[in-house]
Amino acid sequence: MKYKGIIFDLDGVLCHTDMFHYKAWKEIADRINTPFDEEINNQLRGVSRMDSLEKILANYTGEALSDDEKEKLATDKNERYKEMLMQMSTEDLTPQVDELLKVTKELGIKMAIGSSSRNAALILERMGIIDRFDAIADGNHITNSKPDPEVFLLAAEMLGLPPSECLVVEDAEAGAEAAAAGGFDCAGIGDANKVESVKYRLNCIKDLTDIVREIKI
Ligand code: B16
Ligand code: MG
Repeated sequence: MKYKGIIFDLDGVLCHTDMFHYKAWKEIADRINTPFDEEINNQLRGVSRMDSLEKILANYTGEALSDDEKEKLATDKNERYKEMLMQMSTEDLTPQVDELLKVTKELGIKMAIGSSSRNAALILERMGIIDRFDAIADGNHITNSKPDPEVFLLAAEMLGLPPSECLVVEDAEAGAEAAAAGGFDCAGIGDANKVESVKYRLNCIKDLTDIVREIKI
């Protein structure tokens, strides 16, 4: 078997919280009279919270903000985002993701999360799947966010596997770049497929279940 582990990105792969991120950031952007739309929100996929704020502030024309003020904006955004996450439940686990996790487990492949989010554990708990992973590496454990490979290297280390034996599944360009930088093969969904190094281009998560079954990766 080529891969002994699969490292899943969370947002955009196993769940979809884009709209919550969008609504929470929009409230912050409105507060400081800064333009923010879904196109800018799309550029924040896989990007850490503070780096996301800096990208939003690229369009800010008001008085300079201190580090404390920026910290407050990011904290307020996160509080609103977490309130919205409480709407999530086991119903947010799609049958396709459920099946992928089952097939992967049946084949004895180890499973990890490699997410930039500091709310990864909360999201996995809300979806009722936190116990299905052998390791969780997330934004709380790293200093460099994607496209730096740190979170994936940590996830592989937690699984006790070298990068060459792990497949990363990503939806973000920054995430696919991080996988390549860490020496991982990558299966891409959506924007991640713009990155040349992506090995398996998926239309949807079900395609990965078929690949896992067929080639018994
Ligand atoms: P938080 P992923 C990423 O998760 C999201 O794609 C990105 O939009 C978000 O800014 C980042 O997590 C940080 O999230 O504010 O919850 O720590 O795609 O790497 O699973
Ligand atoms: Mg993602």
